[in-house]
Amino acid sequence: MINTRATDIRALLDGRPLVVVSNREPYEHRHSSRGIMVHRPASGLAAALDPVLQAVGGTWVAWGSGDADFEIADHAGHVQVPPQAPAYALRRVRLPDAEIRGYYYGYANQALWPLCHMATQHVRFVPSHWEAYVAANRRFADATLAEVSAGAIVWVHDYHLALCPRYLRQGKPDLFVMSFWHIPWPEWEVWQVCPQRGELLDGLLANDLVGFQHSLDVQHFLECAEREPGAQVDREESIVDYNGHLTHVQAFPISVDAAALERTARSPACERWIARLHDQLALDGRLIAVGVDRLDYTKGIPERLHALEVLFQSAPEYRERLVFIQKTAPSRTEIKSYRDLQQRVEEETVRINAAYGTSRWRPIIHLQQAMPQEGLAALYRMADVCIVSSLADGMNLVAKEFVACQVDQQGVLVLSELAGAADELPWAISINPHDAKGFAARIQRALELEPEDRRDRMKHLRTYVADHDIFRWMTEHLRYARHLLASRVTTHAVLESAAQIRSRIRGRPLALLLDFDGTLTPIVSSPDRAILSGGVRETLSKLAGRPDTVVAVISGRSLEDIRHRVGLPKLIYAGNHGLEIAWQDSLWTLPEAEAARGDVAEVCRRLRVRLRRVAGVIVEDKGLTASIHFRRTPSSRLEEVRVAVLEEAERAPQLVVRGGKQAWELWPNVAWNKGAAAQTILGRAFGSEWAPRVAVVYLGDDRTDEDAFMALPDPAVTVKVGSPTSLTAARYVAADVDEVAQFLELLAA
Ligand code: GDG
Repeated sequence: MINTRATDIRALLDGRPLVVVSNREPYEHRHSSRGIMVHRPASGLAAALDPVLQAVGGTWVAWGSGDADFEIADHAGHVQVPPQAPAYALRRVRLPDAEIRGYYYGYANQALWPLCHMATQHVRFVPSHWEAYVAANRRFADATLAEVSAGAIVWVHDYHLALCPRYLRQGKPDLFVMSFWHIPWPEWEVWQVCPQRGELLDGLLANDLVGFQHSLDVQHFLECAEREPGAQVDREESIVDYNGHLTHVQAFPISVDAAALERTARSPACERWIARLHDQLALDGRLIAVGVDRLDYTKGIPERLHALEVLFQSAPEYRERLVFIQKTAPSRTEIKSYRDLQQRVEEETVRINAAYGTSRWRPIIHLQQAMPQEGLAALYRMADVCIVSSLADGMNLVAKEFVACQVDQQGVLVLSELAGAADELPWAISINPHDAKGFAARIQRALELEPEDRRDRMKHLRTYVADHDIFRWMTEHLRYARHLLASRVTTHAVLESAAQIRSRIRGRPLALLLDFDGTLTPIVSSPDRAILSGGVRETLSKLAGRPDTVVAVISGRSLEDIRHRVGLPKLIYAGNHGLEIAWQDSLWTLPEAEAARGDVAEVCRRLRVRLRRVAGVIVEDKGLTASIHFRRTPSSRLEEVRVAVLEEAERAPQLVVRGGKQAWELWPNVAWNKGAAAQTILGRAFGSEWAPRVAVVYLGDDRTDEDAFMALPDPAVTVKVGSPTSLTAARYVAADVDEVAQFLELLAA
């Protein structure tokens, strides 16, 4: 059968090799009494991605976790998978035991996993765990760099590998890298707890694209990025500009291979499993509820057992009528909290069975043995009710697998409102796992739904999941990646092109236009700390001293501030993004901005009063504009700040509100930007016919500098300070402030 979705994906890749990087491998080789056997780990990620790689081919880089993995692989760790019908290459990464303990069982699963699931009682930050996490991320990156060929799309998965994108970018600066974060991203108040949050965000912000399961995760991530020095967030566009490199942040809710699951559910092997389970578990026509989980404290298994107990108490008619089958896959058993959970689930099962069971009826059946896909599909198909009760969950694939396997359309999904899947599956019966009574009542409701209602709900669910399957997820991801790749402009390294630039500008008057923060001085945590180095000041002074050269600094700071900070009398200064410009002998202000000055002062005054009790708000009146900084404001108060700014600005019709660097900006309502300011300076310095005569060089790092890059016609030399892969209208890039300094020296020489 031709899989049209797979054909679409291949077309989107357009010949680009796809390299997936994840901690967990899709196929593990293990020693057993019957020799080396292939095993498929119980992992949502592996379950989701394997069908895609099978359909489109490529390479998957992952930890070789099986004890026979390297006996099967070639000397470089390669093995073709799936073993029975090879479709893509698996490149196994060998991790030393100590590193596995520190990286996987340590930092990834005792720091990041609980932190992101807001299970702070389980969070442990251990310095050696972090060291191992760094080392393992490097190892994955090195292995990946050895696999990538020209034009590759590298797709890094999940919280185990947050640093990997940075190492990849360092190894191959123009690689296209994207990450998908399978678990939730927490609010700033929780994220703030993490001592390594700066390094982790630095890693993730080396990506071109970061994907999350849910729009709420995107919001939380942007909010956390906003607090990082060097990061500027455009919430409307969902882009983070981190020291000049742009990372797009989007939600792509993951799914399952619905068609393949349906085929499995209809297969004779599945029918045999159904018969066998009925027989072995003595189900005798009873109602069946099912739970399928990796044994993890985020999945709410004890809460589920408790709700069932409440049900057996409040609705005794379900005793002897309802059997609950809990299928679990042991997980992360090296970690104490996981062993404790396993013990708790076993003890609770025994206790409930002893308290309510009879000679003919065992209320809870806990299955722990490994089961193939057909067995799981049998459970899903047999279930009258499937219960997913996560306390927090990125998505939860079990909910979607159940739906895809419900070919008889008789089962009902009971789904936690705290799972990512909840928004997409409103035809489920929704529960809060912390409310045992309500949870029990909802299970009862699910059991008592009229057949027509059940079928109707399941039909809607099945239509949705069939339509929003794993191939659609993949297609949407790749479509986005392709759009980003297409808009990448070819830029040239400014230092490498210096000789060519010099010959281009030679013999003509020179206009050198410069942004300040991030261009002439490094980005610092507080704007007051930005100091111009003596070397750069000297170079600027030398350039400005030439008879045929004009040097201007165009900044978002107030005119007074920028003039004072640079402190060179021969320069032209533009403050407030060019709304005010100071020449040596005169001062110019955009008239509409001047007219709004009183309003800015008045709104600032009112906001200071209104927000005086909100911690961390700084109202900075810059005369023609104002910034209301919220970098240090708790996120629970941000909405209040936003509403106050919008309401107060509304009372002053001459003003508009814009998003800035961790700040709201109040602006006069005029179409003005750094591009217009640059043209005004050039016109005044060289006359209106400046364009063909004057060599223009503009350097900037910020999104506001893009307006100038676009406004300055060819052959102006426009230089973006930041990553060579950022989307920019500039023709050249300088990596950082040091490169800017070197370039200026070359111009001055
Ligand atoms: C992470 C995120 C997100 C479970 N028990 C058995 C078994 N499983 C399989 C299921 C399913 C997978 O494991 C579990 O997927 P989930 O999505 O529920 O959860 P996580 O492993 O926590 O996955 C999650 C996912 O990534 C994908 O992005 O949805 O939110 O936490 O496929 O069928 N498989 C077998 N035996 C079991 O006992 N064979």
